Amino acid sequence: MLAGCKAWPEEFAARYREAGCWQGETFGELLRKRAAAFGERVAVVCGDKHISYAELDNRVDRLAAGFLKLGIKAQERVIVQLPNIASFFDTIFALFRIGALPVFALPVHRRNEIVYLCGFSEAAAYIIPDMDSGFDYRDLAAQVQASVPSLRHVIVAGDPGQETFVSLDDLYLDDSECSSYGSDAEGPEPGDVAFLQLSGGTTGLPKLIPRTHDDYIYSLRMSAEICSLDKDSVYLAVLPVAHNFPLSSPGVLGTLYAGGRVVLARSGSPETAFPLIASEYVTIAAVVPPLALIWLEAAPTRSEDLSNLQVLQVGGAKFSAEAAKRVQMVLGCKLQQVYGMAEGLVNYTRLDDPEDITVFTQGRPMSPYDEVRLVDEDDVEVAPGEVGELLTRGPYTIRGYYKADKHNEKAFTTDGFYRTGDLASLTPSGYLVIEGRSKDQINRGGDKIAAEEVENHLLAHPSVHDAAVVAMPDEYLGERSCAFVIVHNGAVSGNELKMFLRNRGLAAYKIPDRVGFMDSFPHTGVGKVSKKQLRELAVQNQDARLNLSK
Ligand code: OOB
Repeated sequence: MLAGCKAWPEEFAARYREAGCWQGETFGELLRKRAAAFGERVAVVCGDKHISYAELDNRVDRLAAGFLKLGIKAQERVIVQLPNIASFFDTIFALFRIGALPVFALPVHRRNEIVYLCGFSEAAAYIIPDMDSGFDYRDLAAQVQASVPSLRHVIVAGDPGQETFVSLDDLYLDDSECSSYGSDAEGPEPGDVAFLQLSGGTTGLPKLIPRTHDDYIYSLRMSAEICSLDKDSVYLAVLPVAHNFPLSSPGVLGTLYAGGRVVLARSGSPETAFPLIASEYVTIAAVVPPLALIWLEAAPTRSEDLSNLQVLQVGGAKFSAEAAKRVQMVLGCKLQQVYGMAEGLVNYTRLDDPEDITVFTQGRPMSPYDEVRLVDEDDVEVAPGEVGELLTRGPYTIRGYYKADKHNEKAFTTDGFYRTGDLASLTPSGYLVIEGRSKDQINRGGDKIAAEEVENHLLAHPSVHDAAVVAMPDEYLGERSCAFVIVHNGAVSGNELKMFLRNRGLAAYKIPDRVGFMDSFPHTGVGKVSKKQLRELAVQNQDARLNLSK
């Protein structure tokens, strides 16, 4: 096990192996078997590129050899910040094959996030596109490299732009050269960590989630089965593929697991997605609630034939029942609600569930070995039907974050349950209904914001005495963020504070949507800042003490 990671206790590991959850396979082997089984069938579609399973497997071998030649070693961490492009797959499978560990960053992350990830994970390399959505990632990489001298390589998919950066294309060795690098590579074990995912977070600094080959492949197998994926399935990836939902629930990896076809989209807009659904005969797609609303609104006015689409998955944030009711009628496909987390547990409504379940619940755990408990503030189980915090453990839920011993004591119970921070109730048939959240996080249309992280950045401003960030309801995104600030040392405007955060390199989705100024914060009985009262204030922003327009 990678240093800094917590394995499952042997008793549990043995149980999961005996039960057939963990089948002792690595991602490298998985792709090899799929290439043998599905050879010339198309695995990935990206623009006009159609890449077969055999081709993907070969590209991965050649790139793996190139990574080894560059000096990237097993267990070393590599930050992967790629959009939905074909080289994402070459890159991650090549890293899997040599046992190096991708650390998944999202395309929206900026200097603040990437510098932290590189430093904290002691990354050997950072892999980026040249440009995407009008943003030059090479400028970002130059800043990152200046702050993290231990970063050995910046690898660019596309034009590297400067001499010190490596072109990803140049790393694919010829077949003949491959064997000399491939042969001395010691492949990873199935129980080894395969990669690190970023947690949505509740703390000042983001946490990293170590997932093993065994546990993640199990989650792919179960997800693919529940979603009835097979070699004829066509999955449309519109959400950024590095996120756990489109990556594995069943996502792009679950589709490859089943021998299906992955279609990559650079945007989720109906203008991009609908023509792809029609021309590529897409059978399943995954979206976050705000995007589902856009699709529902656009569908009646568009002419594309969406009739191949069988399943629309919606997850990442709570989907309103009102919108959920319209999916089948407007888009002509089944709705599947997905409630999951990068830490592990994923719940699905099943494809043959009646409408009252698919509309009103967020699904049930995918594995019979998932354990879920709903508890009150004293960790005592609540009565059936009551709301409690959801705790979970199971064959694909981590037992601890990477290098975070102290935080792990709070985030996990002593018997290994992960405290999700989500408030839920259980229906008599075992389906979860998400009722709210006890964690200090804002869910902005699926993008998770740790309040404390933004508060810390605000506190770095010389005029800010104190800061508290809370969610405010939003019709479209579900929630937006509102920062309350107490100022000293002279005046500062909301816009100046937002600019300050942007200049600190914070990702755009973390910049508060609104800033409110106060003379003091309301407190709870024990003297803590009352976020509950602040949330209420954010709703009634006409409150006299608050000046949201300042
Ligand atoms: C997914 O993963 P993360 O790690 O970005 O966020 C997890 C959190 C959950 O703890 C919950 O607070 C929220 O996102 N969430 C939902 C939800 N799905 C996720 N809240 C209400 N309803 C839902 N359907 O977001 C994720 C990972 C795998 C599959 C699906 C989503």
